[in-house]
Amino acid sequence: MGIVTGEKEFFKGIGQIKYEGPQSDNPLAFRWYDADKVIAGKPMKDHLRFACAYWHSFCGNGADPFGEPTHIFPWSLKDDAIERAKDKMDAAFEFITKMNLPFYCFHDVDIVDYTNDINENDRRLQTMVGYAKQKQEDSGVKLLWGTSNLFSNRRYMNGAATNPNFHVLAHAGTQVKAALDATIALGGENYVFWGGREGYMTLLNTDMKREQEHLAKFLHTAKDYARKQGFNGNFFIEPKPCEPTKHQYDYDAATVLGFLQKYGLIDDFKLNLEVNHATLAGHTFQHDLQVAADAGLLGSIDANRGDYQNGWDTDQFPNDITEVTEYMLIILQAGGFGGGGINFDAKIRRNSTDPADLFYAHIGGMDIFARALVIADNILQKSDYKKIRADRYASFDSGAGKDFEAGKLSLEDLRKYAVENGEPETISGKQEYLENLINRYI
Ligand code: XLS
Ligand code: NI
Ligand code: NI
Repeated sequence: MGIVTGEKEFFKGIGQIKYEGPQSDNPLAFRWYDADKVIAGKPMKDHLRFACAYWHSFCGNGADPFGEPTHIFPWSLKDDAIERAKDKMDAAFEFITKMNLPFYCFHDVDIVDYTNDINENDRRLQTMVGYAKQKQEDSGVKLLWGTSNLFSNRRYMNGAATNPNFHVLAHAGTQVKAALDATIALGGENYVFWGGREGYMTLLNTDMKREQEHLAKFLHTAKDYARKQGFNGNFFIEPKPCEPTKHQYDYDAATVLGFLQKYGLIDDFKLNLEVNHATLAGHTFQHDLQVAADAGLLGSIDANRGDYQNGWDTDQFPNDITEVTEYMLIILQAGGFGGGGINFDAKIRRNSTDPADLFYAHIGGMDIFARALVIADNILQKSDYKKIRADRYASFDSGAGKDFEAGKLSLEDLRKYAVENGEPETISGKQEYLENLINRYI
């Protein structure tokens, strides 16, 4: 895969980012991400399946509730929407190919600005799909997932699929149809639903049961349309507990699993989990990963991190090797992602204003996951980590414990066993030992 630029080079002075190894002191090189290096039976790039998020990297302008944009992108200056969108896509593919990222992800409105005229929006998106197709062919970069933004436009202030006004729901369906068509035309491997404003601010004005039924119906309708168009990929739901609404319906992995089960969506939908969303839900990301993995529905992840002191979705790039190693332990043991990969749903800080900052951020994120992959594989292959966990449950491997698992014991049987065997022995959970083990392999 070579560098693909448009007429103009946007990130001048920065070339192909290459693997130089842990000893390198070049800040624009990988120390750990060696795309073709084989770990646990396959190349790093196939384990990790990194994707660039169009919205944070090429649209997010650094504005916050207190201040104006700080990222004045040279690709956002032209007056004509299509010309502007083409510049942005040129910049995006230049960055993605310089970074050697195999995938990208977008919302409809990241690709081209939308108006309130549906036909004009369709025309714009289709034009840009043609442009993207060529870029994908030239570069070999693929679309990990597409989605539609059903939260920014003011019409969605009371929700999209869960809006009390059917007219708004119809607009949401219109947008999803176009975004699905675009995803399919670009060979997208998955389609994501993050329930932006699907939730409520107060129950005083909300029929929660009816809104959730509408959400399920909406997802069925979208899924049926995509399947009819020949889409074989996965649909992902991305849980988040709050923000923008006070209470989002897709609270966390466990909540979404129950919802999928209840409404008959479990065969078509998997989970796209985001670090900062899990922590906002009061979980570790490891917890949500394990919940999804245990259900066989770990589809993809949005990699980022929150801030230990701030309680919102700060979407910072991942940088904690201990935590990321624990993620990779779970992901590896789950057999990898179900069709997805690692999307950097993360943004550089408002005051990170050098063009190189976007590169440093992605290099750091890719390196930390690559390094964690190597460490986690070592822990699984070389240490007693798996054995310690298995041994904790050894009492269920034979005898009465095994009978219990097989459903053969009654409550009376349990009493008989307890009486006959007296007080159980004290067995350590060995938490510090295991924490040290992770450190040792880092
Ligand atoms: C917002 C979400 C969003 C989704 C895509 O918090 O993470 O970026 O990933 O709509
Ligand atoms: Ni996300
Ligand atoms: Ni998020």
